[in-house]
Amino acid sequence: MDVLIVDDDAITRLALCAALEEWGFIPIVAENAENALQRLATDTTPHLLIIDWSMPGMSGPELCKTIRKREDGQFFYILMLTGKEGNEAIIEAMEAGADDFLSKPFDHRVLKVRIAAGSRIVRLEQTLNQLASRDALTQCWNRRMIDELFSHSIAEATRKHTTFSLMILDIDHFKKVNDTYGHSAGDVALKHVVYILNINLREYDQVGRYGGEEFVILLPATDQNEAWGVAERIRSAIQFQPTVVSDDVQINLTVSIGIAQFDRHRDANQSAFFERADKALYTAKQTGRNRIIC
Ligand code: GH3
Ligand code: MG
Ligand code: MG
Ligand code: MG
Repeated sequence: MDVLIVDDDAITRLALCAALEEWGFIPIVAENAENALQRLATDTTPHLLIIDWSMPGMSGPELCKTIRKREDGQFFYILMLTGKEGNEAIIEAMEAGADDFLSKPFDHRVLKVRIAAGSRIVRLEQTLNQLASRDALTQCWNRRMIDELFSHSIAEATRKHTTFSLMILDIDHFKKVNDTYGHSAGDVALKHVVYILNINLREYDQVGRYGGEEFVILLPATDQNEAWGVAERIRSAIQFQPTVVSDDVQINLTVSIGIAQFDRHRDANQSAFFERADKALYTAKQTGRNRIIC
């Protein structure tokens, strides 16, 4: 687990780095609050922070307040490690947003157990976050999360005058798969589809399971023609790479895909845009399945 150390004193930084490494953490350092904020703006890995109080520029408590004002839902556990001591300092630090407080000079054993307590909370938060945002069967985003990413994409494309494409993919005659091979073979097939999606999409494309055998895919900075190319790659990969359930059971699947490209002049809101891709999917189903419609 990464730990961000924010301290203007080089000796303290070195001592903390050595101790954290010994305890199995990966230390990251910032010499002041401004550097720490820059780091946290681009690097989403540190969730456990050790922050000094007195630093040139922004102070530790001000840094805590700034971090607590973030609206991106990122979780941070903050330990304030400071030369200050006493109830007034503890109250001020924790009112500013610190989760824990330790005075310098600190006892290494005390810091160790405080960091262990903080990392338990960070891990718990990560587990909760995973449960709240991922689909338990396939590990792609769940409906709640893909809806949230979808509205972010619309807000961003509207603000920046850019575009993106939306794909809705539905497995053809999936009920028959369950009826023929059983529900657990159907589950394997769903995981296989997500595997094919992941290897055919870019890192920044987003996949969510919207319903039983229906997936929503967001393709940032992608127009309709490019989306078509991606969809065709996926459609044919699914058709030609069967789901291997066991040595003697292979399931051949096909999918139908509806595509829409976001147009801020045309799509009045999120549901109007979704509706266009959904209608395209409906047409793909109506006109014979195993096909893509824009
Ligand atoms: P169409 O080509 O028109 O999409 O037909 P379909 O059979 O795929 O569509 P329908 O909506 O009639 O059936 C979807 C099936 O997906 C029914 C349901 O049992 C199955 N299903 C939904 N969720 C799961 C799941 O988590 N696991 C498995 N194995 N099956 C699921
Ligand atoms: Mg200092
Ligand atoms: Mg279906
Ligand atoms: Mg369906």
